[in-house]
Amino acid sequence: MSTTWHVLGAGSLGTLWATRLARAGLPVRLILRDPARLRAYQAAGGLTLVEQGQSSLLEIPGETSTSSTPIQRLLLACKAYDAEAAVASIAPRLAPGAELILLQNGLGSQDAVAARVPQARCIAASSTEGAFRDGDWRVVFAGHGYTWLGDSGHPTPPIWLDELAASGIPHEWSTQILTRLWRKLALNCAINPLTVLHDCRNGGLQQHQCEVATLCAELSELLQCCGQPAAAQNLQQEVERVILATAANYSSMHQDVSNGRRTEISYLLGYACEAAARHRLQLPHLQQLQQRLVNQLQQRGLPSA
Ligand code: NAD
Ligand code: KPL
Repeated sequence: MSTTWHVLGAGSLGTLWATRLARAGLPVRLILRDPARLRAYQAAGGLTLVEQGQSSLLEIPGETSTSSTPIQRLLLACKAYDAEAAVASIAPRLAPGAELILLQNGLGSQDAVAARVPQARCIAASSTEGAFRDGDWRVVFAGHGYTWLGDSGHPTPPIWLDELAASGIPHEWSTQILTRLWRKLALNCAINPLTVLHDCRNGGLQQHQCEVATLCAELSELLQCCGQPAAAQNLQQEVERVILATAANYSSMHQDVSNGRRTEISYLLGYACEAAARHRLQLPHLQQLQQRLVNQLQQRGLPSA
């Protein structure tokens, strides 16, 4: 009998993973915020995955964090700012040797979660897949991509990677997951805040090449200083490549801001600026960028941390 995949968070990525695992015949249980959300979910009859215009409904059982069954394997699919509290809510249910897969973008939440549950193995993930919700309990698979998984403390891959393969979840085990997370953080810091400040699609940053280049130089300096030279390699070229490849898209941060949602700023630019301060590194443009973004968020009445 396969180990149950508990999935905490029925948002975009949580639904994308839960539905593909369930479609492959694997046991999945969805952990919802509270009894009211659980009742609403049960009334909907399951999660719907929309892929290439085709909808499929997966009747995945739901529960709340207070359910009594032990958790052996947990996919944590909430936003970075919710991760620590979410894990605290299920911590008493973790079985000995439990494994957590952390899908959060940026850096900082992974350490906070690991400190909350020192008895569990925490595996970090960095994903380029894209999904969005087009209704409650429905997700549209918008961008095919890849997920890198890794555990900086233990290089041994977990036994369940073949279940991801069987579920059609493109992935790779990475012994350098921190480098991947830093690289993605640097990309997001170079692109996302500027798209908010200039109120443009990613492609609009082609009009701000100097600003992007200056940020990439400071981010590269930071990565070197933080012991991540591989993440700094050709950063500017990759940022320019991503700007071109995603020219028609709005960045995730732009989408959050324009929809009045909280951003993950503290785990991206905030984390970068704190790391620079710890290393007594002067990165004036990055710091100015953070201040401008904080001002913009405050003007819109959104949390700036
Ligand atoms: P989302 O907001 O769509 O979903 C998060 C879900 O978690 C929400 O439904 C929320 O209610 C739920 N949640 C929060 N706290 C909870 C708790 N204590 N108990 C139960 N449920 C709880 O977020 P998302 O877009 O799926 O993003 C998740 C993470 O993945 C983020 O860090 C994001 O940056 C990253 N990511 C997302 C995408 C994407 O395409 N959506 C791509 C790559 C990375
Ligand atoms: O990951 C992204 C995002 O929008 O969050 C990209 C497309 C790389 C832009 O930074």
